Amino acid sequence: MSAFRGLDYYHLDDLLSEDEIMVRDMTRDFVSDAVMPVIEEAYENAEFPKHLIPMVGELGMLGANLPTEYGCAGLGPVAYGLICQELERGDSGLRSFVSVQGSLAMWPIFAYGSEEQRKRWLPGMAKGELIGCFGLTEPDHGSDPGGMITRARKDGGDWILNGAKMWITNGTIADVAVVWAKDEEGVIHGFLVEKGMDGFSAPEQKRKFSLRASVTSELVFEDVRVPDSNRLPNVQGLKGPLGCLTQARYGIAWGGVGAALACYDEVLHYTKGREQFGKPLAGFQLIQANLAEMVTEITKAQLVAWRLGKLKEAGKARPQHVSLAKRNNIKMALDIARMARDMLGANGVTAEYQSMRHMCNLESVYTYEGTHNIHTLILGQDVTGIAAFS
Ligand code: TGC
Ligand code: FAD
Repeated sequence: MSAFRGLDYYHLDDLLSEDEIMVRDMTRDFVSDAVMPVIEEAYENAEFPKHLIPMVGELGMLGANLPTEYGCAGLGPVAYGLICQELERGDSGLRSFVSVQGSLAMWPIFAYGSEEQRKRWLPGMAKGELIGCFGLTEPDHGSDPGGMITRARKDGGDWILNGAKMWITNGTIADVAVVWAKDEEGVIHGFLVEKGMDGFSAPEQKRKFSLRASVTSELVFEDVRVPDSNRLPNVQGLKGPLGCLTQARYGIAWGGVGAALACYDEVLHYTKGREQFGKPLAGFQLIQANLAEMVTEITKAQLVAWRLGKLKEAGKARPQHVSLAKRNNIKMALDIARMARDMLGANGVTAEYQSMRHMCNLESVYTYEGTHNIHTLILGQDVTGIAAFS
């Protein structure tokens, strides 16, 4: 596997601060030194490389954009995005771990939790000593989470949870699950369900062809008694979980750039070295057309991600802006991964090369955090004022 060279065709580094470049390069080195040597085997064995968790904690990558008073790095949106980009250059499963921990578990505790909940969970989660997951999707409610059937019934000072969540990243290894459930009036609340609570189990879902180096689980609740002090007190309704998704989708938009960069880098190197018909593949017009397309689409996606980061920094990023970036950048990355796999020929279907692993991962990324179709409809609604979801 060749050393990663990156791509900065439009001198985008000129738009980054010294600190942002330092965070990006630190993450890049971590991925080259600690992730690349282990990721293929982890993927083949369908195992999440758990030994990386304390390392990403130590490097400040968990809840990186949350305040330092809770043990987090307090980074700005662009630096956080660059972390996601570089991690996904290694593998979408690792970026998923960091997205779920930071944006879907730590962020709601920070944004919707009590001070007591923040102090109890966030410092340990920032270090990677405590792991979180996010339970929204159910077997029969994916794109339409408002239809969820998981229920929370009030019983004195406690809540009794019944139901099931599915496709939950980190579920089996989580110490705390941020679980969304409806009360008896149909109002959605967030609950911190702790590992070991009676009636709570989190069996792993196996046999995935995608995101194999990532833990995916069911969450099952059978009369789980959760104290009211474990309910997130500062939000009610679907905007609670959807607000978390806006945070995570932001990082995913940057992550797509990283996966695409990995595939582009691999295939550029390969086509320059491999000869057919007496000359390097890179010397053929059709191959150059593909490479030109890759450079163009990656550069556009880098600009979208950076501009979104700046909008977020200025407090101007709307959820619909995030949808545009997630939709564009993941489709871009998936197209590039498929193109790269083709250009590697038969070698491209083996574990010797990474493009097919990225391609398979990106099929999940295309589906989770709002499918491509759902983000199309979100944008359609934004520009027309007419919802076309149902
Ligand atoms: P709708 O009526 O549009 O909205 C209900 C309330 O929520 C507000 N809202 C948002 N707030 C923050 N961020 C967003 N993105 C928001 N979108 C909507 C909205 O303003 C409203 O607030 P209020 O105050 O009026 O009550 O809701 P709807 O039922 O019509 O649904 C809209 C739709 C379809 C777009 C939404 O349900 C949706 O996004 N569906 C996709 C579901 C999804 O993305 N699930 C992801 C699960 S988590 C995951 O995949 C993790 S993978 C992680 C990994 O491994 O990396
Ligand atoms: P469906 O909603 O059934 O959609 C199936 C197809 O129909 C899609 O193509 C979709 O775009 C299309 N469709 C649906 N509605 C419409 C419509 N109105 N108009 C047009 N087309 C439509 N969820 C969590 O809560 N937490 C997690 O940590 C998590 N991690 C995940 C990890 C992995 C590896 C995967 C694969 C999924 C994960 N998910 C998680 C679940 C993910 O968010 C859902 O899979 C996703 O929201 C789509 O839901 P669904 O699979 O039920 O598909």
